[in-house]
Amino acid sequence: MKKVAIVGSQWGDEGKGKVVNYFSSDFEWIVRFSGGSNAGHTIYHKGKKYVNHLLPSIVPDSDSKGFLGAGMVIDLEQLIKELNVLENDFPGISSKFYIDLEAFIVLPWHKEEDELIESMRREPIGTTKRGIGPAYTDKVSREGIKLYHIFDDEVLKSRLEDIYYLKNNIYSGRIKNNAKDTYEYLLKQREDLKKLKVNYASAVEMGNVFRSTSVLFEGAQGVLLDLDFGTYPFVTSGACMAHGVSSVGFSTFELDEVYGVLKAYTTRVGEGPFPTELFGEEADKMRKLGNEFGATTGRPRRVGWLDLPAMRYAKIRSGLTSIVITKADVLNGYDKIKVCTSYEVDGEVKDIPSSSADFFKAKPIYEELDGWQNTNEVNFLKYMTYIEENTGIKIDYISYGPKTEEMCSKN
Ligand code: 2SA
Ligand code: MG
Repeated sequence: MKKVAIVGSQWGDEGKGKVVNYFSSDFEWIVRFSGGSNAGHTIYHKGKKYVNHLLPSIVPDSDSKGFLGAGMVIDLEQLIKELNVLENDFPGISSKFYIDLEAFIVLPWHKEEDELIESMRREPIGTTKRGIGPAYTDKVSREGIKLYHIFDDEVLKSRLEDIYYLKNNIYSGRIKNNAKDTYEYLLKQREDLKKLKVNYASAVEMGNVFRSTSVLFEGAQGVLLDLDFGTYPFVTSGACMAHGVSSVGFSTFELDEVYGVLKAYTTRVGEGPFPTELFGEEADKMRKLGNEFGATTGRPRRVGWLDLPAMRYAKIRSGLTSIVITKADVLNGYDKIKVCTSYEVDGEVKDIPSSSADFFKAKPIYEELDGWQNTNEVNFLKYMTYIEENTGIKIDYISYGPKTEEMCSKN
């Protein structure tokens, strides 16, 4: 009974949603283990595009079920929106989703705080303003609401009163929400979720179920945005790597494979270091070819060449066992393809950054390869082999277009 994790190996937007979707009908459970509605996982089903931010990327008309784990920060309003979109096309689908009672709730004030703090930062991070950082902060500082709190009216009320008391002290009246409105807001979400027949379960209850069947763990963002190992402080606040499965009661030793999704070039949204970044016309060209605009915020993504030192770093940090290449077709028609093979950091050549600090000083060293018109040409295969040889990981699958079926195994 296979257990596989799929994680982003760059700065997110590698096409994880599509990759998960490609595999998901072979798995009984698709599990999201971290992040929140900052993620944007785009899937195409029967010619229609669905962008999910919170829901695991199950194939809508398959038998797979989705689980939202305790490591997530969940905006219930957004969740209900996504369920309603799917319900329109697949009535009754909400009952295929289960949420861990231990999951943390993103509240309206978290989104307010996200805006407020970003506007106060001397150097903004470029967050998605979905309340992710403030929600995880409240979780760590023990000032928030977990899903199970919303099922006890008295507890919910008194927790909200305590929390607003504190928030108002900290932000001296700058928070627009209040305890009473938030209480009513949450009761409304609770009712809506009940009507939709969403299930609640904890990872404790699910332990045996998961172990007796196949599970696909769907990562959010990418290794280089991980709170612990990404390019701090320009990171998100959740776990972006395979170790995040621990929030669903799994050890990484139980995983048969950890697929690292790798875009054939690199993108990043928001601020922070990006050694192989392109600018001007070159960047415009790549952004246009790859349609690189944020799935959550619509922001133009920063673009650049493939960065092998970063990939080697991701491999070690997240224990990647295999690569899935995405957007290979975007580079079709380039005469020459550049690949960053190492960095120069403080005058020293490095094949792999020692820590996230190196990304801030890295000067990319490039090699140039011959381009291709079409991904079935020999130069494209040379590019694939080059990546395998220079990262020490095999490429198992190649995705060459947005549709689920536009993917094949490499061999
Ligand atoms: P946050 O909102 O606190 O998580 O932002 C912190 C940093 O993490 C980046 N981040 C992302 N980067 C790429 N893709 C993400 N998801 C969306 C997408 C992004 C979008 O799929 O396109 O639509 O803009 C994502 N989520 C967070 C973010 O840019 C900050 O650098
Ligand atoms: Mg995305």
